[in-house]
Amino acid sequence: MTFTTSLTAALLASVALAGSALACETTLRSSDTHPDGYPTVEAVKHMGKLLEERSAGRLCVEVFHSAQLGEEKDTIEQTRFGVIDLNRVSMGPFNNLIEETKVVSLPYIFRSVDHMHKVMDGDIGAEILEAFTAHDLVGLAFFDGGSRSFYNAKKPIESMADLAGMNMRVMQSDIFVDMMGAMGANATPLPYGEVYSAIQTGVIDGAENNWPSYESSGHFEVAGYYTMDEHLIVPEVLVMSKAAWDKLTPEDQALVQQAAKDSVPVMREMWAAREKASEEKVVAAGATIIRDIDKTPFIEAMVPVYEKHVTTDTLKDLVARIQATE
Ligand code: GTR
Repeated sequence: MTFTTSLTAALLASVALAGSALACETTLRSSDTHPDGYPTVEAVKHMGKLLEERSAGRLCVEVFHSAQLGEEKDTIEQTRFGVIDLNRVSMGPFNNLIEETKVVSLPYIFRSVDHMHKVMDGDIGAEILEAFTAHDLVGLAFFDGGSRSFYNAKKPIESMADLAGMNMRVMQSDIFVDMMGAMGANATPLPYGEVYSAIQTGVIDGAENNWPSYESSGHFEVAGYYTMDEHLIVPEVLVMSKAAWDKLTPEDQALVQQAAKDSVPVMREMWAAREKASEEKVVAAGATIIRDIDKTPFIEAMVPVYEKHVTTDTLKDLVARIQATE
């Protein structure tokens, strides 16, 4: 392409963009803690593209990535109040608010990512999405969050005994605090955006997360020991503010719902690719990966966590049905 043709193409593209932006009657503002290019951010952008096409440019989505609208717990509140329209978050920060979300945040509840997909794509997933409605939110779709493992700045964790007394950051949910305690560590619940400096300054020794978060947050730079104990497979969720939802016609609500659903397979593909790329990046950067550990003691240590948190008939039933899902 010559300079002139590429300039013309660029101009045409910006005119087209401005045209479609002008046509948007409703722009849904969407929050995400992750940086641009991260699979969750790209999935919601993809959803927005589908929505814009299918509504002939009337409905648009603007994604505010990199926690521009705040940390997850705060943005959840703002979404409930209708200040933010859409929010892509982990299920973890919902645990203290929406009982049903607890079951997917239990350590080792899912045997594999495939098992998680089967559960979330079926009736149980639909019931959990439905539970958001009582809390001023509309649950639209589940996204992948891989499996989460421990990492720290101090030493390779080869067994549960190595966790004893360590200060580990967890997401803001009582289940994760109790999980860390049952494994012998001290839990520090912190917003995601504070973890890097907390490790750097020694306030905490480490944290836990999936490959893409460990990599994109730069946590691998300050906590180079990653132990693949895979204690959590917590799905992520795209929710909409009930206030924003109620402003849409039933036809437009259906368009939003369908666009969200259609972004899921695209997200899963992007996720699988990013998991691999992130793992390769941290390994190349010199992180020490502890791969073959015996998970049995970790799993056994979780019995009191289940006993404490799975208390109601609804939760007991959900857990039994998840475990029975082949
Ligand atoms: C990530 C997840 C975020 C956030 C973060 C955390 O894996 O995608 O939504 O929950 O973990 O640990 O706070």
